[in-house]
Amino acid sequence: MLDLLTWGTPNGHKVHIMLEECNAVYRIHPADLNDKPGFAALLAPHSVNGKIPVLIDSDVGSDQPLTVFESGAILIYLAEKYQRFLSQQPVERSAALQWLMFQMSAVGPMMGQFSHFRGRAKPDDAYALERFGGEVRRIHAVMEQHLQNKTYFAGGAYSIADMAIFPWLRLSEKFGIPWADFPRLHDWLQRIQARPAVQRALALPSLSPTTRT
Ligand SMILES: N[C@@H](CCC(=O)N[C@@H](CS)C(=O)NCC(=O)O)C(=O)O
Repeated sequence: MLDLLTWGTPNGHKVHIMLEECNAVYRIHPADLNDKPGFAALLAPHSVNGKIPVLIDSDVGSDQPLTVFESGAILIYLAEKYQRFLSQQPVERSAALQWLMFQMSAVGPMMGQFSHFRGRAKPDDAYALERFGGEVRRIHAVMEQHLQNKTYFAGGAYSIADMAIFPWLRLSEKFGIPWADFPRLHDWLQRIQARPAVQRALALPSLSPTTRT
């Protein structure tokens, strides 16, 4: 059985998408970010980092379940477990991992920091807003250029890189990114959004304890 400690945030949604794409059997354990003590108590036994998502796989042929934190590591773990969405071909595999790392090191952190400083809206945050706002726009331009002659981030096939990037980019407009400036990225976004598994994942978690079978 797979157990997922999660919430309806971009980092949570990446894993929900992968689980739905793999038709996995899993249980969701909602970790309510608004309930700090409850959140900490749920996470503490499973992750020293104390953040969602955390995946616990009790189906590993051992007494001890295997626990994985960091959404990128969870996506790779699931890709290897189900042998899906991460090519065995060196070129496509490397491309998928590069764009997954780009998401983990740039898209998520920069959009996250920009959102944090925008939310504070203190006058002395001007430098941070300029810095992170500029980076958010720059990384959108990098992705737009990459998709010039590609359907998906790793090339011709949908992969865990698309699943990692999508939940952040569905928020781009809220970050002041005009889709008119990034038409290929917008087409890609709509392609991913149309996938039935993605639709199911975005409706998750119901944020009450659920078992998916
Ligand atoms: N790099 C981590 C980031 C995880 C993360 O920041 N999770 C947030 C929600 S999206 C969280 O748990 N925040 C709770 C907190 O910081 O207290 C990953 O991708 O898994």
